[in-house]
Amino acid sequence: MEQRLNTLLKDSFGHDLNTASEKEIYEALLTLTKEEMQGRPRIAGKKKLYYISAEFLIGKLLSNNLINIGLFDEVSSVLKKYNKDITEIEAYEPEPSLGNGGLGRLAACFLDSIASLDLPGDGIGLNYHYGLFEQKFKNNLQNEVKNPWITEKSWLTKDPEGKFEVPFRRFTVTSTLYDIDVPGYNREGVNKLHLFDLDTVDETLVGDDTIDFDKEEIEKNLTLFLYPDDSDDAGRKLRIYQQYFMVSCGAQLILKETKERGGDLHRLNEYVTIQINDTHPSMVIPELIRLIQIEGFTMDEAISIVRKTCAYTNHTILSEALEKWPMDYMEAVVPHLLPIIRELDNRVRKEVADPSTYIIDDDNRVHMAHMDIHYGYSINGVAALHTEILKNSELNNFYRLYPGKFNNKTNGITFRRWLLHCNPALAELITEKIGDGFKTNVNKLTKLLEYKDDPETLMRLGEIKKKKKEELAAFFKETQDLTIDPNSIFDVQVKRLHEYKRQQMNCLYAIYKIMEIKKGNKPKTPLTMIFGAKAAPAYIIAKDIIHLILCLQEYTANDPEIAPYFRVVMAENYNVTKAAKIIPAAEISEQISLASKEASGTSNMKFMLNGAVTLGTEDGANVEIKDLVGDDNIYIFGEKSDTVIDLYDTAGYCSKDFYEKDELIKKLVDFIVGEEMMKLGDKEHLERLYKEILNKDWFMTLLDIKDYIRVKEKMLSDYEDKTAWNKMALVNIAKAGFFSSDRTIEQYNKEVWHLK
Ligand code: 26Q
Repeated sequence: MEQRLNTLLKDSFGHDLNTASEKEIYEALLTLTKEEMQGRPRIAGKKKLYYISAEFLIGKLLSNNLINIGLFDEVSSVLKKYNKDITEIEAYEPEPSLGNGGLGRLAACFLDSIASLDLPGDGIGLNYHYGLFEQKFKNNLQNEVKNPWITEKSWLTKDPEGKFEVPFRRFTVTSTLYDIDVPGYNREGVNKLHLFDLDTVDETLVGDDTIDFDKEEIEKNLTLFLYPDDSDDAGRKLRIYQQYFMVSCGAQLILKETKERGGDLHRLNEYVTIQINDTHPSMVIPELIRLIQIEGFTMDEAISIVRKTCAYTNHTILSEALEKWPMDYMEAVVPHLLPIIRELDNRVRKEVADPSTYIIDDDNRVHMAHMDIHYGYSINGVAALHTEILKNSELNNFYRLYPGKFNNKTNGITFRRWLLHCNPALAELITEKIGDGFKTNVNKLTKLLEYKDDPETLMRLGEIKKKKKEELAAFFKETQDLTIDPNSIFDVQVKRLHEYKRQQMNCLYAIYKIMEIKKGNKPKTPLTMIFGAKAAPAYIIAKDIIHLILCLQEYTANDPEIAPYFRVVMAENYNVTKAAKIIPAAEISEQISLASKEASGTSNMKFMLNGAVTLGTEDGANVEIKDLVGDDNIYIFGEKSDTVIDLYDTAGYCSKDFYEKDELIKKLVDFIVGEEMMKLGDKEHLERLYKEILNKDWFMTLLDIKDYIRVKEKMLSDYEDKTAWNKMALVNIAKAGFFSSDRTIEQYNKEVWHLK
């Protein structure tokens, strides 16, 4: 190893491990790891999975690839000999920003698990050059700039075979394919992530430090950004271009590979299964039907083949996120798909009496999810509660048609990244206590329960947490010049900014805390509230909430009565890399979405695995966390999903009533436009947010705020008994095994995919 590294450094830079810079060492390790993976066999089997997704939030890969191929320890110790640290070396790797949040990160965890279970399964997605924007704070506001993550040397490998033609109405484009190897943990074989790129993409369309570009120049811009702003028509059309480009390339690749493997297209479903990640890749259904017809099949045959091949995962019940594309948009972009979509719709109309399930609605819009459900063989939700809501309310009309197609696959996370990599000291303590069997069989984590009353183990858990808190405090200081006290309680909410996730409710708690301290009720242990969140560039209220958080950050830092007891901080540009630093340092995991709205959540699982205690509503996978750890090891508050759904059905919630009838609520909301905030912030943003909460509050913040405050206060006072707290942490870690994405993938395989 040492010699190989020295040779690589010599050949590329004329250096060795003594003289090379950290960046040069990074590049040498990248080359070494890539070579090692390229020498490995592809995972094979008769039937192969293709996981198609518009997002793969893979994060930095060096450490994780080294862990999976079994070279991490060796590399670390060689580096140590030269006084180098692998984490500092990895800092030179740019993070690919190929996803927004949960759905994209889930796809990345799944790829890791699929390979680790030795199953043949590749990802198919797009190679966005600037991905999701990089978030920069200025004047307490979010600014967006492009994130050029592709450097000359990277994990991407060009595949000369990946040239496909994709026809659009006005022109035809060609693709270039880049692959990233996906090694399994302790396995010989590798799968691939296929990222299609536009042959004619032109980076010069985007200036420095901006995300603006000419949206009409499709032949140059198609793979520049992930989900560009869809607040205007041009943005929405570009999204259809992206989606069709992805699925057309994907479908062509699938058919080509199947034929090369000797597969018979008549029985495509015996060779291939396609998992459609949300509705973004749904056009793969009509596209496959089109391509199979070109191969000489009839429409009937093509439909019947595709129907047995595609499966769909739903990630949301929010109607604004369920894609419905106007027919005239599709006509303008992909007219050749319309006869097929019309045919699919006509067949539904002949067979089904219920118009609410039609693919094309009365307003001439194509409901992508409807197409997936009628023409896919499986539909799944991503947590038990979410699947029940799909079956019993949101998609009940479909459930009654096809009860057998519906199934649940509760999400999971890869423990390689979210424990072994991000919290090695914790992994080591677990190994010391129960052996390292948990690394390949996560269910063994329950053995830790034997130590739940062991003072030494509990103390060590506390020490590991403390160390992570100190590291995070140093990181905030270094990167954002923010001071936080490692002896304070770390209370964390990190996730995309969305009103249903209710960061604004957490802000109201912060305001409560400020008012209490001003009244003289100082907390026994100081509290640090840590936020991290990007808002979609066109999502006005979400950006207003960020503004409020940043104003609270400034206020709590500068008020001498508050700062020693309470701070609000917000991590800039929250991403996978930051998650791996923040989550292991967290003590309170905020999972406070309005019940019924968060399909699953996956950070809740990452926090639990790292020994944070959940403060949450009975929503998404929180429900399953609660069932596993028991009521004594979680803090639950708020109205339940049945009540919330009922309130929506009856239009029974009025935020102003709560505001007017409760003096405390009124004071908290008024603070948003009070003199303290107005002094620091922008009137327009703060007033808009204030009015939104007062007059709309679509996600019912004021319904739950009092119970939230009550339970959070109880949680903070329970923290004072450190032994009891660490015991809760231990129970959470011990019970986290269920949330391994290996379990999720085993279930997909057994119940949906049926790969070897
Ligand atoms: C759709 C149409 C137009 C514009 C944008 C979109 C769009 C883009 C991204 C819709 C949805 C997304 C991303 C959704 C997402 O991340 N969902 C999360 O998926 C996780 C994995 O299943 C769950 O844990 C989360 O609960 C869910 O919110």
